[in-house]
Parts: sequence; structure tokens; C-alpha cells
Amino acid sequence: MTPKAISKLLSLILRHNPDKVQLPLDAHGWADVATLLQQCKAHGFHFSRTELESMVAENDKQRFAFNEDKTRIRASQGHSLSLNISLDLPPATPPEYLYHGTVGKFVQQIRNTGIQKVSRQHVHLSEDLGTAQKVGSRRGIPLILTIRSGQMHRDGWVFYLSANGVWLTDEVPPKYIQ
Ligand code: HQG
Repeated sequence: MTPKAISKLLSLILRHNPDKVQLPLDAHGWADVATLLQQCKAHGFHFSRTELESMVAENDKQRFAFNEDKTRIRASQGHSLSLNISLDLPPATPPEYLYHGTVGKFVQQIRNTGIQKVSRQHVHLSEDLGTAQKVGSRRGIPLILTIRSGQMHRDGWVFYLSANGVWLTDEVPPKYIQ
């Protein structure tokens, strides 16, 4: 399998559907690496530990992280709400402004109801415009919303920073969207 194919498979398994290869995840989204390799193989997806490690190291968005002794792996963000895991990240203080990349067709509803998690565990926000552009481009012509995250935080909203630099929060009410 190519690194990209392994990344796509692991995004599916570790964020959304571990049952695809009957893989147990713990409450914080971690999977045992040996079990992951074995279960993928049993379901027709062949890759070695070395291939896995180089994919994780070289992944463009650093989507996956190992624990210290590399016996466990998880996705750093992007999990489905239905998976019911907790990343167990400490609350963090965001910069004054963060960005959310979306597309025009969602903007009116976002103006009405704020940015919602939709199907994920958190709303995903970016620290830089370039990343937000890329996130929005997945769905069409990107439209970037600027979030008054500093004010949100001072008003008591909790933020988390994922291991790969994505800012996470529960929702962004309309009044914090510029
Ligand atoms: C939109 C990728 C209508 C929201 C990226 C987005 C990210 C609303 C879509 C990560 C809404 C949800 C997450 C509302 C939000 N009404 N539409 N009230 N609130 N939306 O995929 O942020 O490449 O769940 O704007 O890089 O696009 O997979 O979230 O367009 O980090 O690693 O509903 O996924 O990472 O879409 O992307 P998503 P997202 P990977």
C-alpha cells in the first residue's frame, strides 16, 4: 500500500469506523499497534510496521501520533461524534483570532446557528489562513471565517490544541464570527 492509501485507511479506522477491521480503541482513541497491523492484514490490508512508521512521520498533516514507546497509535483529531472517545487534551489558550475554512453554501446557516461540529467531535479551527484555505478547498471555492477566539476564551469557552496543531472547540456562536 502507498503511504497515502495507508493514511486514508487509518483515517477511516481510527477516526470513524474501527469495526471495519474489528479493531478495539480505548476511551481516548488509542489502538494497539500490533493488533492494528494484524487486524488490517486479516481484512486484506497489508503493510508493515516500518511502512506505518514512515507514513506517520511523513504525513502532510501529521494526522496520527504514537505513544512514547510506539506500542499504541491514534488519530490526533477529526473523530466522528458517534465514536464517543475523548482525546483527553488539556484546555489551552487560543490566539486572539483563529480561522475556519468553509464554502459559500454553508455560510448563511453558519451565520444563523454558528459553526457546529456537524458529524465530528469538535469544530476544527486553524491558526493560519493557508490551512483554513486548504480545509475549505476540500468542498469547493474556499471561504474563510475569522473567529474572535480570544474573546470567546475570555467569555469562558474552552479550547484544545490537538497534537498536530488543530484548534478544537465545541461550537462557535455567531457573535464570535467576523
Ligand atoms: C460546515 C480535515 C452548515 C463546516 C480538515 C464544514 C480539518 C456548517 C462542514 C478536518 C455549520 C463540516 C475538519 C452550520 C459547520 N451549518 N454548515 N451551522 N457548521 N458547518 O469535515 O472543518 O484532511 O466535519 O464549515 O483539514 O471541514 O481529514 O469539518 O464545511 O482539520 O485530516 O460543515 O478535516 O482534515 O465538515 O474539517 P467537517 P471541517 P483531514
